[in-house]
Amino acid sequence: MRIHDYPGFPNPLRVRIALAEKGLSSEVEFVLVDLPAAEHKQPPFLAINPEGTVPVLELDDGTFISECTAITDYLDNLDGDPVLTGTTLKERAVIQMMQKRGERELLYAAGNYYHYGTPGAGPTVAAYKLPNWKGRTEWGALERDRAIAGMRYFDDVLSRQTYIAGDTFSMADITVYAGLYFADIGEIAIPDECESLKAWRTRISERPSVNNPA
Ligand SMILES: N[C@@H](CCC(=O)N[C@@H](CS)C(=O)NCC(=O)O)C(=O)O
Repeated sequence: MRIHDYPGFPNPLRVRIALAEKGLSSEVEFVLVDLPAAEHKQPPFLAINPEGTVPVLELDDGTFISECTAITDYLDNLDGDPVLTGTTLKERAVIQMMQKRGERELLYAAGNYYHYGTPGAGPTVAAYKLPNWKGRTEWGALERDRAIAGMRYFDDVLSRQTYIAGDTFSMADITVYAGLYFADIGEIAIPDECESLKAWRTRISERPSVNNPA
């Protein structure tokens, strides 16, 4: 298996944490996609992922799988013993639901602020992100506010339960952790009163897979 990504970015981090959780770090070869040079927006990369984003998992039979959720689901179920995506129908549904909230209300919101409200990944990448749209900075700021609202939502969730989707660590925790990681990159601070979210983050940071991702 090969992973096409750019280390240090939040979505690649999601898959790298999943790989470490599953003990698969040494089973994959990493292929560097030069993100700051916008290699992910050029035809050869678009041929493997038309969305023009990393990471992408390449299977040995030549299949390319994009989307962190799809990649994580694949990796988690490879050995028939899923630990990140749930085992019962109900667990799978709740994890999917909470991880989607993590994506929309925090990770993507923080990412949109980073790309549209700040210089983002630099001028080469920015040229592919609606550069002539006059409302881009204002929209970026709205997305920052949305990310902060997302933090408050997850703080409330974590005041009632140990992990984002219930009693056990899951893909939803990885998504929210990556959302906070993206917020750090964009310098969006966690509100002081979000004590449960901050305590959860400290706990999650101590997991070997998060501390030492693939
Ligand atoms: N929905 C995708 C999102 C991936 C994504 O946005 N990756 C970022 C890196 S953190 C990226 O490639 N950004 C480049 C860009 O948007 O130009 C997934 O789940 O994999």
